[in-house]
Amino acid sequence: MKCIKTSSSAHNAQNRLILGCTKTKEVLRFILINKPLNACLCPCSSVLCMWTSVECWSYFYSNTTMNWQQARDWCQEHYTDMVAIQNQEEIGHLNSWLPRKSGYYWIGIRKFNNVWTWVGTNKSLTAEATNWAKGEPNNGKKGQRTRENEDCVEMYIKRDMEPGKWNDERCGKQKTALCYTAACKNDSCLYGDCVETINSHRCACFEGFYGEKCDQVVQCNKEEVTVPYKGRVNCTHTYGDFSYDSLCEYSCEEGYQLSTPRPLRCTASKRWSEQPPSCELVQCEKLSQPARGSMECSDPLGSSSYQSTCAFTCDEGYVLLCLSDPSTVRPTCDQTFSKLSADFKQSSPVVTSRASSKRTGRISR
Ligand SMILES: [Ca+2]
Repeated sequence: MKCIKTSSSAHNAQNRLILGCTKTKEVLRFILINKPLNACLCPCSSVLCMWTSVECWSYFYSNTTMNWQQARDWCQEHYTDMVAIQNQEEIGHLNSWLPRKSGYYWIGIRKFNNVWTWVGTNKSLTAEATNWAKGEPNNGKKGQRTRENEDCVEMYIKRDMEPGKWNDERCGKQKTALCYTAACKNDSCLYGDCVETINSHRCACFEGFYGEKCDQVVQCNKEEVTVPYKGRVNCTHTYGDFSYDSLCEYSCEEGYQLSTPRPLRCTASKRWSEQPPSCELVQCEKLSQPARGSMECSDPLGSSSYQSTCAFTCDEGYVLLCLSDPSTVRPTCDQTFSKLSADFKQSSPVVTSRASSKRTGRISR
């Protein structure tokens, strides 16, 4: 386990590192076994390590006093920003570990357009997050108002009354700067949002990802992507083979159709969005034998299916008629023509009929 304790010369004579810790497996083990809380005492010194499972959050303060804007500039120049207080645990920690300073410490809250705002995030301070001392913010006591408003916030560290509480103060007053270094780095969370909390950070993983750094992607079972008879499957992968958001699209050979047209997608629950489809033989409407005629079908693949053919034959004296629309094919054997032919024969005896005994048609699919 290593704890870092830099000397005051690490940055300049003004700063002082009060806590810090490097990431080692030993650190994690020690913390997890001995202190399942957000703080631990590093065994190598009395430095308090505010830890996360990846990096340690560190606080720094200046040795000299400055006005609020100078304090913020100093924090941003050397560290991440001025401290933003987010929970009682952190307040308790700071009050416990920071030395008492006359004039106390500036923190990263300021009033803009009459709204108290976290300067680091530019978000307004919610009522639940406030930690004002009794009677504060008062924008100056009655009768003691100066021309300058109390638009900045100090924290009473180790004050006898209400230690750790906040007070609105005139921004020009000289106080100690209280800074932090952020735990979130650009690569802290690969597929997730790094959520900064004052004594830790965590990764809020996007859907389909997990792990401490959200660097693990959910896997779906490759074996479940079966290839159906007379079918093919083509999978594309965005994040890794057969992983979250992988897409497997199916197609069938000619004469076969998918039982479901929807592709398989690997979901965040590690399951495919669909069962693999099957390729089903294309079916046609079943035909029936016409009255006064017969039908003979050939079904090489299946009844009334792709590549089936049906031949129609009419009895003697009937003629085969088909509707022109192939989707509503209903071959019929009609005697109308035969009648006309007979009538014609009676009125025109010179014409001899050569009507064949049978007329045949064929429907292919
Ligand atoms: Ca005040």
